[in-house]
Amino acid sequence: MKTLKDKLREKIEEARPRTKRLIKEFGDVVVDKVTIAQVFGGMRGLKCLVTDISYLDPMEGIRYRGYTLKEVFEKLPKIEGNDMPYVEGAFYLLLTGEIPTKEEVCLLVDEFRKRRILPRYLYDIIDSFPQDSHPMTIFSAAILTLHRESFFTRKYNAGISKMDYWEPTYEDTLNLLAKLPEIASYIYAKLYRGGNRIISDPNLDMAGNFAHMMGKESPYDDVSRLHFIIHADHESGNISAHTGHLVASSLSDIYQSISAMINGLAGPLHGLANQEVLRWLLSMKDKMGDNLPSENEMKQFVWDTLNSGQVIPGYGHAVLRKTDPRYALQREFSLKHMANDDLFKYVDLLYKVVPPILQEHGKAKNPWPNVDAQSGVIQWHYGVKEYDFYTVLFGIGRSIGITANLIWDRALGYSLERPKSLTTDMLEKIANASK
Ligand code: HAX
Repeated sequence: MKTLKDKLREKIEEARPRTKRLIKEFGDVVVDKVTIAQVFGGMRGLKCLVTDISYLDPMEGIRYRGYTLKEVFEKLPKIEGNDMPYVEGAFYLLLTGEIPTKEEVCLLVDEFRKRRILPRYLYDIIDSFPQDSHPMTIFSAAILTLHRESFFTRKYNAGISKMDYWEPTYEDTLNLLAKLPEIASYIYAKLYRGGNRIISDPNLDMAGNFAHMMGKESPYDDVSRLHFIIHADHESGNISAHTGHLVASSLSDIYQSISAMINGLAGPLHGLANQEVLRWLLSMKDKMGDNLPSENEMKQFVWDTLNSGQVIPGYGHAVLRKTDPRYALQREFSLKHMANDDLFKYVDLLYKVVPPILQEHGKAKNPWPNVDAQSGVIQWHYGVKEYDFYTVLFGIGRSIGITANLIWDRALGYSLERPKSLTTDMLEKIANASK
């Protein structure tokens, strides 16, 4: 059986001539135009990035390597008795475009197990943070600290050929992904469990071991698999993916790039929205007392939030124009496992109430829920009530897709990112000339 690395090497050899031909023979072909609104508006919709790992259709949602999420969950190998597939299998799929066999996944699970141990100094670094630090800050710093372990940086300093950059990047990726659950669960233990750490179980897969280190029973292992897989990738233009790609484009290594992307994910308009949703739901619950609010009471609360100039967390999206399939999958899970949960009932009522209000409000281009509207309540239900921690979970998942992208960035020799900026004077001249 071929190892993942051997399979990847073959895929890279096949892909290289396609990229080379496009640049060499068609380099001048126009792909898109840029408007003044896009220059000021965060380059929204501008077609200027490339990835083969996932594609986000505004109406359909994300596809990983051509597969809808539903297909991904159906096709990837599972541990017997579990509903959700191995997270390692999702990484295999994102990296190669192939659905792995169970044997292939088990080989990768074994690779992850061998690489999961954290160096002693990392525990000291995490311990040294003040108790009121945000877990995302500690997470980012811990990942960055591992830069000293970078195989890529060592190879680069020794003078490796450009064509081989992907290999040490692949090694760094496996080393980092295997360690993320250990880092995250130790941050959780430090901040919320008085430093009482649960030692990892080498017999378990990545998500199963994470659930174990969090001190959670089944089905929290499946909750973790679901969570990590749906958050893995959302094409290249979102803030975390783009930050990872941008930083890596200067040949910063995996640790520096993933630490940077974690900081982008930590913003309330991006990954932190899952924590914001919980905070918002709890403030509503606080106001309503023990009773489930009526539809009218909930409508009023939503309007009060909007009228105070805040956004409704968990709703809207820069690309999507319908209910996020990642929301739908989590809803399906919640209906099966926790339909009577109080907060889930809030979330479900909001699904009915918010979209027409956002439509009436008239600003958001997408009135439908995104992934973050639903993920926190599942964590809450299974006893992870420290909602500051939720974006760390998102960060573990998102690292899987971004590292897969960065390996391919290196393999295909993608360039340093360097767009051009203009002054307002220059844009006014362009605007006047267009009259
Ligand atoms: N509530 C209230 N107003 C909203 C809104 C919401 N949920 N979503 C968008 N709007 C507003 C915007 O603030 C903007 O207002 P201004 O014109 O006054 O600036 C207007 O509608 C147009 O915005 P848009 O084009 O529809 O959306 P953007 O591409 O600018 O922003 C966001 C996309 C996701 C940031 C936005 O919808 C938002 O702030 N949502 C709430 C926060 C959230 O859930 N973020 C997580 C998104 C998913 C994700 O990345 N997860 O990691």
